[in-house]
Amino acid sequence: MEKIPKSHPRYTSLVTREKLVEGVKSGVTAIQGLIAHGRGEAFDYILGEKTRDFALKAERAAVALMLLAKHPVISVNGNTAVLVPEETKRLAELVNAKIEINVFHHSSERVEKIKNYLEKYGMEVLAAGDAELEGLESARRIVDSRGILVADVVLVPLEDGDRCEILKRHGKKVIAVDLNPLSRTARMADITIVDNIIRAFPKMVEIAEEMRGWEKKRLREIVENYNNSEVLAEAVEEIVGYLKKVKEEMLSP
Ligand code: PTJ
Repeated sequence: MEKIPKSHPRYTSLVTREKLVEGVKSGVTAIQGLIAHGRGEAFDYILGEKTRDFALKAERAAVALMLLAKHPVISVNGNTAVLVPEETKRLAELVNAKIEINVFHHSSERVEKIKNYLEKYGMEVLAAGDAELEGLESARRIVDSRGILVADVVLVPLEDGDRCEILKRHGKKVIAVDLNPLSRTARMADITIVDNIIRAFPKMVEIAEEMRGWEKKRLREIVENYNNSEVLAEAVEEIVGYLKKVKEEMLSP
């Protein structure tokens, strides 16, 4: 990995990019993943690159929903695998979720590479590809009969596409992680976490550690009081407000 000086003002962003570049080189991350990351970065910039209150609200509701679920699954693609492997493992342990590889740019070799990569972190990973999600044409239809196929809650990080709609049609609750509050997936999900996954997953681990002993009633209250449309509107409002503030700073003497 390229050596990035810690004093660089864009250190975190550069290290994150390097992880993805290494992921592409090793065949874990799709080259298209770099483009997807660029889109995410642009939204992160105009959100001030921090976890905002609306994201925290969504992260808390997401953890509560996963703790209430009978069969929660964390779906992992090539970007998620290299950005937050340790946190994925820990979150799955805390909320008792299965981890399943589900990719858009599919080949058996690539799925195998992602599986080997995650297993190095001590994860048990589902990737049998022995079932299909009816109604979906992309490779994301290929699922594991012990995982997404029978899940009641699916955590879907970093994708803007058609799967969320189909998962919902199959009666599942969907939690999305997407810095773009305007994306198709962001707008279709039950809970949308508009935050960078490199901040969202560690935060969710913290929240899961806090909530895991809680009574179901208390968790249910969090889920019931959550309103995703309001959270998305708050995200848009935050972007507008942040841009206005920056504009004023630029114009002030
Ligand atoms: O590994 P594969 O084959 O499944 O492919 C993965 C990618 C990411 C290439 C694929 O899912 C894809 O093309 O994604 P999209 O449709 O570009 O959507 C990715 C979404 O994730 C965009 O809306 C980005 O804003 C968002 N995003 C990118 N990086 C981050 C992010 N959201 C949160 N944190 C990030 N670090």
